[in-house]
Amino acid sequence: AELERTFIAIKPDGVQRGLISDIIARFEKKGYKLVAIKLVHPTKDFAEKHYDDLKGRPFFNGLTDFLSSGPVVAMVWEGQGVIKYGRKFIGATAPLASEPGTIRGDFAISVGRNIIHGSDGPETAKDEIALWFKPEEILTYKKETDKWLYE
Ligand code: DAT
Ligand code: MG
Repeated sequence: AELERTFIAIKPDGVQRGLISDIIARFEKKGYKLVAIKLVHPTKDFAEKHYDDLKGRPFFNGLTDFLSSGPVVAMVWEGQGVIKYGRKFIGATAPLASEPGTIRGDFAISVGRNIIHGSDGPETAKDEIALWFKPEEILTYKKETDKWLYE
């Protein structure tokens, strides 16, 4: 089993709507390993850093206001293929274009209230994990079930 890791965040709408446990359950039941988790209320400045690549887009101000509007569940999940599969779990950016069975497909309607963030590739995963977590907040540990998940 390799140590691929991705950054996943339940945005303020997901927290307010009581979707924390549903979202965590999907990653957990798939077999991915939670290696870091915390509740954070990001500042506007921090939200702008997180969405730095979208600076200049017309929705940037609203997006960063929204991300900094309340508590967010910040997580690092680990496991084989977790970056790409995490994005599959999440669905398309616009919830109405997301398949049923995906998190956005099942729980959201508007693009600006799409309840979850996930890193879109290995580079962004690395950068986002480093932005949100100190190295000592990320744990490395064995689970007995690892041997039932990986050949
Ligand atoms: P994703 O969250 O699927 O990775 P993204 O990185 O392109 O999508 O954009 C980040 C967030 O910005 C997205 O979750 C919701 C918001 N957003 C993206 N496109 C938008 C648009 N056209 N109008 C309003 N908000 C948008
Ligand atoms: Mg993105």
